[in-house]
Amino acid sequence: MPPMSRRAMAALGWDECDVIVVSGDAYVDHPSFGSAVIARVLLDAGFRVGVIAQPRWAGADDFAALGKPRLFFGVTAGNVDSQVANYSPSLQRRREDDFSPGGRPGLRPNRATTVYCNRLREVFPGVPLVIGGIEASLRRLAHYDYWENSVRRSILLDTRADILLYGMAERGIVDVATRLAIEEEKPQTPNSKLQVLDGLR
Ligand code: B12
Repeated sequence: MPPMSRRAMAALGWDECDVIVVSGDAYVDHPSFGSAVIARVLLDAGFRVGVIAQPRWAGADDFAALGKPRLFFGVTAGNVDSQVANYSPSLQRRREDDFSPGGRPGLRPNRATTVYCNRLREVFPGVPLVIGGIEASLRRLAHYDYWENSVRRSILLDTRADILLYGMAERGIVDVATRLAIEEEKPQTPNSKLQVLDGLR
């Protein structure tokens, strides 16, 4: 299982992670949880992966808990869109969250992918952000938003993420990590990371 604390990282002999996955769900080490699948395929490919589950978004501490990753943060709202998790179709606030411990509501923000990315940008400016999962995938283009009853722009603009992996991402995430790792090993120029990100598009 990927570490979720500094202590668990130290037990593995890691002083940093290559990739840190941030999710709006509790971490459940099971293949029906997208964040677990993504963390596991990266671990299997040899990357050091940590997980931050349901960070408290009012402050920065939870986002900084595992330090700065060598390659990037992978960010997902969780198994369903955060608006779907937080509101019923009649726009009532849900009293339970099936992907939180004990079904407790209120542990993920509305529009979680955007909130998490903006916090990460504050704490670790310059670290690439790779977004994915249902929320990012279905909001990848301009789209109708039921909750606001309006057309919203692509989530890429609100999150200011570097890469959006649409749909199933087992192969894509390993590809991104591998390319950024190769780039890390080369002598750095100010724009070298950006060039790799361009090459992936
Ligand atoms: C199985 C399932 C259920 C099961 C869940 C069983 C369980 N314990 O897991 C049950 C029947 C309980 C269920 C319930 C509901 N479901 Co459902 N469910 C599904 C279904 C069919 C598969 C989900 C799944 O297990 N996928 C496997 C995982 C591994 O895939 P994944 O999470 O998508 O992860 C992949 C990618 O998203 C990406 N990814 C994931 N995380 C990350 C992170 C990063 C960093 C990156 C880069 C990529 C990435 O890579 C992963 C691997 O390929 C999907 C439809 C579908 N085909 O996806 C609907 C779906 C998720 N469900 C949906 C809905 C609406 C619901 C309900 C709200 C229905 C209701 N009205 O009650 C409830 C939710 C309850 C709740 N509060 O959460 C919608 C969500 C829509 C949305 N916009 O969010 C979906 C998409 C169906 C649909 N098309 O409408 N569901």
